[in-house]
Amino acid sequence: GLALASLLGASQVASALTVGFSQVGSESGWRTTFSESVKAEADKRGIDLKFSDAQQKQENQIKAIRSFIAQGVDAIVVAPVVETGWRPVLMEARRARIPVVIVDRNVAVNNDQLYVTRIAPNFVDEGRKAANWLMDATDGQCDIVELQGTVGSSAAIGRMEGFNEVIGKYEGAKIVRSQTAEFTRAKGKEVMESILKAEGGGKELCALWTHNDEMALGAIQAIREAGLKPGEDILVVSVDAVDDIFSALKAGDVNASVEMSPHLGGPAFDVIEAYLDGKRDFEKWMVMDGRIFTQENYQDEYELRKSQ
Ligand code: GYE
Repeated sequence: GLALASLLGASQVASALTVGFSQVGSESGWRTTFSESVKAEADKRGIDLKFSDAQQKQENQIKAIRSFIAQGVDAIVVAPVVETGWRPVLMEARRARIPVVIVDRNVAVNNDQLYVTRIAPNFVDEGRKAANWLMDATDGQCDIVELQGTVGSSAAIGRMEGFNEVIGKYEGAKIVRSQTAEFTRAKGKEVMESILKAEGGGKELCALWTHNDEMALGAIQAIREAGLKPGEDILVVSVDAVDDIFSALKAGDVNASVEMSPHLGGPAFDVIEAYLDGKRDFEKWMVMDGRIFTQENYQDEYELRKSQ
């Protein structure tokens, strides 16, 4: 307020940005690291962060964004649950002249004026990387179980597309079961249990492909409880490269994970600060890259993370 402005002096007040952040939820280790990282980055920059956890429901996100608009925040960051249904609320933000930055999953809107930029990896490419690794490891001969992420999320849609594109080139490779486990560990275990039963115990299966690490970590428990060795009897390939997956790589329970950095707060705040400074020529998609960690190359990163 004004009283504060005269106490602090104009420049300090000008730098005290208020940013609303609508986060998907806390369904995975990747997600909670992402939330913590955004909060830490906001603290570091003296940004007043209004954090809202949507508990995986788009309607909660829309409510949160409307409330950010009503509060007159300087900018809004959205990590959308699903792709569709964003146009009305993004129009409202635009009418209020509040810049919106999309991070992580995508929004399907045909007007790219509705947001400043999107900071995210290429999910299709992540799926391709996972599939290329698996096709190499199995010479293209593999009966695969797929655990999908949240239905309608661009992360699940893209990863599925890229993976299927690659295995489609191999006659001996096919998805024998595919079901959503909603990106969570509990569902990953539960769904894998029922799949193993339906598959007569799972001895004929070659690999498990999961759209995130959290589901893989649940599913490997189910595999073990079914009397099989995850990582050997059933190969496991996944996405995220969260800290917990490194222990699983070390134990040999998981074979590969495609990396996706959870540190999206820094780049999002950089964009917001530049935008509020007058910059307008942003790329519409700032693409993040990631490595693939396997039992051959995980060691250095494992040590690095342990030391942090
Ligand atoms: O892989 C998963 C999370 O949208 C890319 O969501 C993100 C995914 C991530 O819950 O762990």
